[in-house]
Amino acid sequence: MRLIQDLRHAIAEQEFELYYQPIVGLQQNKCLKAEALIRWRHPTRGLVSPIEFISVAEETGLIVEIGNWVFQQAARQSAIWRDRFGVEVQISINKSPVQFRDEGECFDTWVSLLKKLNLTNNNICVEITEGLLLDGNEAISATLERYRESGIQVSLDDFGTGYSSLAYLKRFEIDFLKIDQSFTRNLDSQSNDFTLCEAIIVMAHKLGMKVIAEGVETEYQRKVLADAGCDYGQGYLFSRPLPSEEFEQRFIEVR
Ligand code: G
Ligand code: G
Ligand code: MN
Ligand code: NA
Repeated sequence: MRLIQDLRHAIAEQEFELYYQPIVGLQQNKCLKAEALIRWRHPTRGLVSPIEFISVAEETGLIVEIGNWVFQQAARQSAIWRDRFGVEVQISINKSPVQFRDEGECFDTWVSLLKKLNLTNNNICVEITEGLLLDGNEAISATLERYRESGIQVSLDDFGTGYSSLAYLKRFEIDFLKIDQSFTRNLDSQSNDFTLCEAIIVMAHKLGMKVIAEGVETEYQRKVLADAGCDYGQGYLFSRPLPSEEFEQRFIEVR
């Protein structure tokens, strides 16, 4: 398989890049975080979307190596922005369930890099999906606890689209719920989707979590979500995912 060969090559040749999408504090109206999204600069095919290669990377196990690269790159970027601009922008990375299979070794390596870069104060957030929690075992729960102890926060991505057992919200250490963009899309105040968003926000706050709405594309959506008490928004209204230099120019305010 050509794609698998190319992926192996891409790891060796460092053909991956991280793009950054701002996550805006809706009450402050200010970029407070960023989600790192991987891009593959393929020598002949150009920029390849993760949709085209993440599942193959998962099936082959290559995602472990790619995921470790993503983590290191995001951590270094966070340290660079802090050192250059005096600004702490939390960077979220997406972590595949496959990466949790041999968590022990990986965890120690990640935490020692964070210590070395002095990034143990919630500078990094890991986005997980509901599927991971459905496996629901003690090991995952223990891992998320260790994350919290080590100053790594956890977001539950695509919330509401998966199996949505509410039981795991109290069983696992989760800091942020990311409301899936399918709910953000039809947000007039009469809609069922609005009612769901409102209910998720109230529930999350009562459980001590913050809420990030994904797929915010219009000023109207931003306002409705802000008025409903949503903490953060992410989406094309603020910006598409950007290369690091562009993110830096547009969203990092020197303090
Ligand atoms: O920007 P967008 O088209 O990049 O992302 C498409 C999908 O790829 C999303 O579901 C996103 O979560 C996933 N994705 C992007 N970057 C990464 C990554 O570094 N690791 C994993 N596992 N998934 C990623
Ligand atoms: O699966 P995950 O939520 O990690 O990935 C987010 C995906 O949504 C990425 O592919 C990202 O590029 C995309 N995205 C980000 N903002 C918007 C938006 O406002 N509208 C749409 N349609 N997609 C978005
Ligand atoms: Mn995500
Ligand atoms: Na998502």
